[in-house]
Amino acid sequence: MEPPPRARRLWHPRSLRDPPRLDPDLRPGPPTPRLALLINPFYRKDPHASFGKHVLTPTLALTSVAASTPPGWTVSCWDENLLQGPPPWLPFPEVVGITVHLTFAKRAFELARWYRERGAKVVLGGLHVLSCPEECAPHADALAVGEGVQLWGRILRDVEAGALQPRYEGSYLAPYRDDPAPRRDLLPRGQFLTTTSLIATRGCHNRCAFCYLATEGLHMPYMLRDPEQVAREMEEDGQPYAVFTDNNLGSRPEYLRRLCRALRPLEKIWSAAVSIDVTDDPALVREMALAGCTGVFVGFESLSPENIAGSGKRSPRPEDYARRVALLHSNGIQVNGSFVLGFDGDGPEVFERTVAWIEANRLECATFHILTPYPGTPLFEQMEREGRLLHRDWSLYDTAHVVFRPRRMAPEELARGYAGCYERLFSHRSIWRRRPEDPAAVLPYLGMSYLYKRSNRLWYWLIRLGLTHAVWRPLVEWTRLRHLRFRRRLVARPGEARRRAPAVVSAGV
Ligand code: B12
Ligand code: SF4
Repeated sequence: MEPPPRARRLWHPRSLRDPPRLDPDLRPGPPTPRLALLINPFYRKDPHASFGKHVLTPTLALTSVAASTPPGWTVSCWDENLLQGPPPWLPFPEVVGITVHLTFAKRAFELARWYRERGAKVVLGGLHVLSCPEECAPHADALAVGEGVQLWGRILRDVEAGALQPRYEGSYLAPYRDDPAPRRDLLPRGQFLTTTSLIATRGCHNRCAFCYLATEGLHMPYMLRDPEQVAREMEEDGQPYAVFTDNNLGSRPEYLRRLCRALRPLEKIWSAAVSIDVTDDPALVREMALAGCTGVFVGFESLSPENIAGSGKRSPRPEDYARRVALLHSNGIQVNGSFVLGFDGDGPEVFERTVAWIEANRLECATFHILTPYPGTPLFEQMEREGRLLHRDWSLYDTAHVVFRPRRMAPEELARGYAGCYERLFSHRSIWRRRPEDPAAVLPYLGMSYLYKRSNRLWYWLIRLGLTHAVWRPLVEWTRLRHLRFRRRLVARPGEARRRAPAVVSAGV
């Protein structure tokens, strides 16, 4: 595929490229006892993708941890990605908890320094703390390694007692269903398309070499929450649309079936990440549709069986993907496919082949990721052993940059091909080619596609002005009503090829 002519001119305003400034001269006064602040640090947005994905739904890291704040403490959350400036400092918190991923580790450390210099105790937690604790330790008063809900209360009580430890270890073996519900009430509701991000299951039945779940030292057995508990949480947040951020909601088909039966009476719509083997059982796909599933995010990863096998993923044969996508479509479920580019089997032909397949199978949406070896994973170890890592600038380990030497092409070729895939997918021609077969579904599909994929300037202003929810809510509600009509037809005419109902946007990272 030719390098895209427009790629070099992509609109990328400064506040989506660089974090807000931390004022070095601010002297806020002494910390307020038992006041805690939780921060999701700024990360750079990829201008090739939709800016909308960052306000689709919030990360559950902060709200989950906040739920275990002990009585007597006041807690608040701040997400720098909502473009409202740096985190608050008045009144000045006694404890600041920061979630750290490798891509925004640098910013997390800057924030940690700023708050520590002014007298706050800083606690770092999150995936990067788990995979690189030695790197994080000098930037924190305490590290929360692993599962944080069980640690946060303990940490704050230790602060109160003047007995803060440098390191706390949280195990993923504790029953997940005992965790309190995330504190969604702390979120600025107007800022997200929906605040109902949910997790029903933890872990995954696969262990792909490139996935963070394969991080050395991470023991995350598959855990489930009671379907009724999940349904209650979805109901209580009062939104028409929910996003499951589980790694793979379809890992246990029997569980998914029970979950669907608990969700069905709510008459809400939702989307989730699943692996394509969820389509092994067509009856389960139908149950998902009847329970309100309007979109799935599917990690196809690659159309080459060798790449799939090489990464250790157990998955149906790529030749069978098309039939499986058609099954989801016929149940009114949109498909957002996720593709990884740059596997050892990938040459320059991979870009054209992948996008052509997406168009031929009319995937409503897709996300592309440059293969990225996350530290601690078998892939990272392999690349390091083979001397193929280009650098260790974690901020570029965001799946939008090439950080290793690909086997069958030059790094620049992979970078250009990646940009070209997005260029093509977001083009008028491609959006039109992927339109639903049902003429009645074309207009809503086009509306949603243009709003989601070709409106980055609009997204920027919606985010800055806090209007995301207000603008999307009527569209989401309309989609929900259309979906309910579709469901009634699905019940009335089982077994018949169904018309498609449009999803809002399919969840995905
Ligand atoms: C929702 C989500 C998003 C959202 C919001 C992200 C955000 N940071 O605001 C969106 C869609 C915007 C997004 C974008 C991206 N994402 Co994302 N995302 C997720 C997803 C699906 C869920 C996150 C979540 O809510 N987890 C649930 C919480 C409860 O788990 P947790 O964060 O681990 O937190 C627990 C502990 O770590 C700990 N903890 C965490 N923080 C803290 C802080 C303190 C103080 C304490 C005490 C404890 C603690 O306690 C928590 C409870 O146990 C995860 C996959 C997953 N299922 O986790 C991927 C994931 C985090 N994303 C990932 C990636 C790569 C990205 C992108 C870079 C991809 C891309 N090119 O688009 C982008 C850019 C974001 C970035 N630069 O980091 C990777 C990260 C890999 C890694 N090793 O870092 C993941 C793991 C997906 C994957 N399978 O590879 N993402
Ligand atoms: S199927 Fe997805 S979530 Fe599961 S291990 Fe593989 S990449 Fe990770």
